[in-house]
Amino acid sequence: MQFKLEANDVGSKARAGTITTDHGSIETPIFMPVGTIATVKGVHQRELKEEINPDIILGNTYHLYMRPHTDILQKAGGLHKFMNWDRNILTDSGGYQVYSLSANRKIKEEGVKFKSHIDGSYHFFTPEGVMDIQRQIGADIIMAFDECTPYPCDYNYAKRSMHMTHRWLERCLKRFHDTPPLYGYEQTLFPIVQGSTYKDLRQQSAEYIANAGAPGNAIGGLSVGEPAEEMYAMTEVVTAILPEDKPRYLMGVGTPINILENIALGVDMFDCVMPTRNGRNGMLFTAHGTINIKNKKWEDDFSPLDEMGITWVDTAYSKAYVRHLFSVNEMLGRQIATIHNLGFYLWLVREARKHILAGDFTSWKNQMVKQMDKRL
Ligand code: PRF
Repeated sequence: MQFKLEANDVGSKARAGTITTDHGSIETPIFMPVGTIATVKGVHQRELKEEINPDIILGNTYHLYMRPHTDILQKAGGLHKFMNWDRNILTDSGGYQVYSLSANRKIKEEGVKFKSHIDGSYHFFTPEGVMDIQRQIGADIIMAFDECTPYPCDYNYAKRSMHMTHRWLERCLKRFHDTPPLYGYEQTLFPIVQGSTYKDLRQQSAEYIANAGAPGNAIGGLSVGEPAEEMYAMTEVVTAILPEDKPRYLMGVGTPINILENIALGVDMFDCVMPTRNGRNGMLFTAHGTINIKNKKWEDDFSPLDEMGITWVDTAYSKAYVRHLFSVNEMLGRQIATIHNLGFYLWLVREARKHILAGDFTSWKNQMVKQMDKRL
């Protein structure tokens, strides 16, 4: 994997760059649509490619390990072939889903024992095991096994947990270097900074992760319930330490405003379930604020779903029509909302990139933040 830094914004720490892997190039800043379980829910791969057009999507080790399980993915020749997606994929390690989804989890130095959220069966994830699973899934970028601490988190717990995440990284790196990729293309391992909302721990963790010398680095443990200002403060501490010449990925963030503010702090990559999950609940993100399309006020509004939207659904369908689909619980409504929202998120990061390259990112960002902070 290579990363070429193309521009630094003058008024902020925003950057524009290009990541290149064996599955093509990724222009940054980038938003990665979440395709948890070998599908971006409700969206055909053809629509994803032709309408939304992301260079990379995300999958989840935890879900793919549960179903269809790694033996099937290996027989298929990896996740790209299985789901017919020939561009980049990043998989999260399960270091977050285990904590957020499964009941009865026990975290020990050796690894995490947890109960499946599907059938109640018991499983054990270790740093080594999670590397093996991600080799079998075959994503281009894979993530180290970490513990994402909750918010709020006691200082001593956060400190102990951060050190364990660092020790787990060493085990991930060893296993990663001891095992080859299975499908003939390169895979790259990103380590993850933790440290909860404590500045000194975030500094320590960022230094440790920077020292690992990986081709890219991630920031975890944020957007877990803390106020946005605290998230931004932690991002700022960490991006000041992580190397300039490597991409930085902020995991699980966030709202359109969160994304722009974190781009301004030097983050290059994002993923979040918001455009897909909230879309399925009728929440539409636009450049002028968020819309609850289920609201009665749209009942007879025959204007396009989003005049400025980049996907065909934005002008093909009216607000009244999509509102009707939601009110009768038709799946097409959820599909339209998902395509619209992903189109909007990808438009937003592409615009951000354009403005970084043009040198007027900060004024554009401030205007957009003001504009988007509304309920329509
Ligand atoms: N760790 C991992 N995945 C994640 C997170 C984390 O801390 C987060 C936190 N926002 C989202 N996804 N492995």
